[in-house]
Amino acid sequence: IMTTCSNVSEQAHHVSRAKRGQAIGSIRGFRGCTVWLTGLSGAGKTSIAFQVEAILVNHGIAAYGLDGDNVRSGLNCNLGFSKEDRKENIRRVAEVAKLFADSGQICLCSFVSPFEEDRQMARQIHKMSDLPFFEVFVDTPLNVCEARDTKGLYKKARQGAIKGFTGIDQMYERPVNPDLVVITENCTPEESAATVIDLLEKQCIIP
Ligand code: PPS
Ligand code: MG
Repeated sequence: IMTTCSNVSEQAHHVSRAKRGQAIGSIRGFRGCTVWLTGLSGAGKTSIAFQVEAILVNHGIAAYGLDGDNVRSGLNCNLGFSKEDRKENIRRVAEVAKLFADSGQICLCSFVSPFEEDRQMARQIHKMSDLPFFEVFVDTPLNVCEARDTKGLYKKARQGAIKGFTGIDQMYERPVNPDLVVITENCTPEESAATVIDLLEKQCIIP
């Protein structure tokens, strides 16, 4: 899947990050980074990411949410849920997130991203471009996600109608060293989102 490109060379922009920060949002300054939410299906990744996106945009800070369900209906509609396809999904998304972050936006990525090496790849892609990357583990236990079963996917997976479902018949590797762990049991998406906003403040991404 990962091919190296030949006969291509990097072309330098004429616009600095400082300058991009000046041109974007009503709170000036370069704030480009990626917040990567990982966790089981139904853990609350999308709810939290979109809540954070709304809070930031409402404060005049440019942010955009990239979500697994959405990206898989467009850019990545040719990918399934094998280990290889998930890796390619994460690689493409990480590359897109890098571009959003480089443009000065806070990119909120909500993907199951069950494999440690794929999440490491996403981090590495940002590191190579000197962009901050924060891994947020949305740590909702399987039994809670399955009890919620908001999309009815766990039921289908238990019946064998979906193969390779994360947590049922495919692995979820818990993050080894996440930048933040979010507990969603007995918390509203608003409360969980607030802990991500706290992280961005502590990391001096936002004032
Ligand atoms: S991954 O692992 O990061 O490539 O997955 P992602 O792009 O986030 O897509 C997850 C969403 O796809 C739906 N879905 C599945 N999830 C996990 N495993 C299997 N087999 C599967 N099949 C479909 C589901 O709606 C996921 O969204 P969330 O929000 O996580 O429930
Ligand atoms: Mg989701």
